[in-house]
Amino acid sequence: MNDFCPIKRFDHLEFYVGNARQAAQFYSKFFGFNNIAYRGLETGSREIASYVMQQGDICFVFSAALLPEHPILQSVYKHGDGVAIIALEVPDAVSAYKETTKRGAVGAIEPTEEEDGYGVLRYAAIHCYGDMLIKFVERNDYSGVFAPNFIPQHHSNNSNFTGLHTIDHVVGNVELGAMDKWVQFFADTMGFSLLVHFDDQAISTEYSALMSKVMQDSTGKIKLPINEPAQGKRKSQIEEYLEYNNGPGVQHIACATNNIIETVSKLRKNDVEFLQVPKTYYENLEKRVKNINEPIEQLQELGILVDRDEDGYLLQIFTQPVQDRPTLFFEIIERHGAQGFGEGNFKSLFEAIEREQALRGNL
Ligand code: TYF
Ligand code: FE
Repeated sequence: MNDFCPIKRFDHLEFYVGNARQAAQFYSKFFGFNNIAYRGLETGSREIASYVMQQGDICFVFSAALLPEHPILQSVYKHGDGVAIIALEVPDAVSAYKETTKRGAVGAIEPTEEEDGYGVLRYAAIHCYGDMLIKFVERNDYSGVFAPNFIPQHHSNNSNFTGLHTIDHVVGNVELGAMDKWVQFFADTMGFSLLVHFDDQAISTEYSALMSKVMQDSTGKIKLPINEPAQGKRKSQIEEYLEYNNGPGVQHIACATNNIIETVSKLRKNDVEFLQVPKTYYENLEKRVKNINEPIEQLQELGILVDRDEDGYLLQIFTQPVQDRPTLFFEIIERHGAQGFGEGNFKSLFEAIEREQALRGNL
């Protein structure tokens, strides 16, 4: 197939937050990220402070406004803290912008060049679900740490390092009836294809339900599942998200590790809070997933979930929401062949989410 919008990797995710300094400290102390670059008043950035945080191949940028009336504050007012931009590294930002907008994507940032002593960084952006942007970043002619107007920071060797190394997938929640429109958007404008589809039968609990379609690029490196609420007995977790986020947005970010037992042990030691599944989940686990080369007892102690498909197995766990609003949360995942999303865990997981929803008075 003609790959008209080739993508190299997730470049970074940019979060708009109320207080970027504290957010950066949270991701440093709790998740083990290193601050590698900064812009703010000290660097001549009069309106925005941004902290670039890195661990392995994962890069998160936390940005806050320094003045009222700034668009970042509009975003925080409406959505709370959360992901505002999914940035993808591409071989050619101008071409990515032209090819996607030609196919119906709505332009948000025209192709732009920024330059410093390390070369030229090119980028552009298109609109995605809700107020989200997809940004195309081209680094071919740029060798600086992050981008022009940022200064490098040297806070490496974080003792809270947790072993997270890549973004596995980034999930969006959209309104009832909008999933297929966004599936079509990724297919038509970016050349993505449908990897899997979970209907409401597959993932309805006694109370709430959702539907999900996973879109991926031609390499399979970029996986972007899209959820929409489905009719259930009570309010779906997706509806709760849409209410508090004031519309569509990023629901969870899955980060991969090569050693989930070590990673989750460290995250727990750092005080990261996880969703709790009942003890009964582990009772027939060995029967369900057959021989996995893992210490089941330790998985149970740490609350790690297991799922198997025809290609292998995966281990996963989900954090509590990381802000006051029940919106964004994280998934930690270790894949052993399996390319799925933990379908076998959906029921236990969604029931755990619903117990939290009930505590929030939102069921
Ligand atoms: O990405 C996934 O599909 C899994 C499962 O609200 C999932 O991580 C799906 C929906 C959801 C929470 C987790
Ligand atoms: Fe996931």
